[in-house]
Amino acid sequence: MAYEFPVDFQWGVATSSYQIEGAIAEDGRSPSVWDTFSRRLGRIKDFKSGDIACDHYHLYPEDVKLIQQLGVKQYRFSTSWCRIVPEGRGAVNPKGLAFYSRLVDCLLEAGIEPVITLFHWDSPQALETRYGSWQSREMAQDFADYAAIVVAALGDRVTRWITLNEMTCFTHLAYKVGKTPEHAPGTKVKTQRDVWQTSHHALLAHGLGVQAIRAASPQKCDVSIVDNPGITVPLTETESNIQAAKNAFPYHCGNGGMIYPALTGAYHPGLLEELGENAPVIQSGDLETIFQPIDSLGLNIYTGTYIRSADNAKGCDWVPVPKGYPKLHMPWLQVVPESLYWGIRHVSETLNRPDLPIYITENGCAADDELTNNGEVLDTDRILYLRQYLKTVQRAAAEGYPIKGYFLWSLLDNFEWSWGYSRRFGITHVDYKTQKRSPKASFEWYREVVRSNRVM
Ligand code: IFM
Repeated sequence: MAYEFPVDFQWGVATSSYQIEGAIAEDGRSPSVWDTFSRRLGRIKDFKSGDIACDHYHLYPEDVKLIQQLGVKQYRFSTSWCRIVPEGRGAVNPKGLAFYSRLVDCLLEAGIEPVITLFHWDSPQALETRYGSWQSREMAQDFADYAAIVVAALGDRVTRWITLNEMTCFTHLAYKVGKTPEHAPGTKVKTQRDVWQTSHHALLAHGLGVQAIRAASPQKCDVSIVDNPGITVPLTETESNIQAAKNAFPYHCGNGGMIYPALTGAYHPGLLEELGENAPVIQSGDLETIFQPIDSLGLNIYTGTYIRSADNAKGCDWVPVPKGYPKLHMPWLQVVPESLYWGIRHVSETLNRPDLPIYITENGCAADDELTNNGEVLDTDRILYLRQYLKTVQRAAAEGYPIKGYFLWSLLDNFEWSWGYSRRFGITHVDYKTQKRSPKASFEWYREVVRSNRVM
């Protein structure tokens, strides 16, 4: 059976600055919190860092050729705050902006539309030193000022802007109570309220960022946020289990305090009640600032959690993951293809935002790739994963949900944060010694999907 996508469906690939660029001390870039974090003993597997990564800073023309070869027409990448505003606020580094300007021109010449994420976790260390990064409200305004600088410089050629990538990952994974955080800056804080305050500041940064982008853009543009809500999937698609998955959604992975304020203008009341004294301090006017009109929403989805109906206060039960459940090459990467479909549907129905165009801004998997003797990677496991997941995106489109495009994570194997280089998410293999790029079997498979606009 052929699963056909709408004729105007957008196919893309995604990356982020710290994960691929390298060149950490070149052309006036200052350290980011990830440079510092990766030098702290034992934080990153095998003591690795993004110092060189895929050396994309120098090899970007080759990488743009790869994207062209893949046939996608959209490329999502992020700009690095500390390359552009090295101290986090104040003086602009023209050489930092010039790099992204060259990249944008190179993409446009190749017929590829740039989709820019303004923040994918690599905030300036200078702001960590000054006020503890996301612990401070000041971070929100500094982010907005930086966003305005990028948009003013590139907005003549770029019209698609994303404020933040995955708020949970640079707040709740980066600030913890009583244990060591796995993400930078890696700060132990005193209370859960302190943790929630960091994500509240991120939400403010998004709101102020949207305003700054619109004010700085010389042309009409599409402004968006990328979130990675935990996806609740009905165990079976009966009416009662579907309702249970909707009931569970705001309580799952803190969704009610992340995607809810951004898309509905309020924290979910049930989650707030559950948080009690751990809820963040919300100043008057904050929710209005956060709840800016946006033009589309980006969802990063890799997995999901099964839910069934139950006779309890929330009307739902979280189904435990069986020991032998199929996983890809990450402890959290259970294969739940319907998570993409339900992620899209939750936005329309559970969050009541059927008006919002949606892009899957990341989906993909780490596989335990091996190079054959003749230099191939025959990653049929990744193809299996992608095929099953994409079928459910097609289902969402066929049922009329406003899903507009899909960005595969990732173009290249890259620095997978605390996992270093031990996990490969790319559809292109990178030999980190020689920087040789070798498209994997999944690259060829995805190219055919993009060419034919369908999954078989
Ligand atoms: O590599 C990350 C990316 O930076 C953010 N989303 C999830 C990916 C895989 O873990």
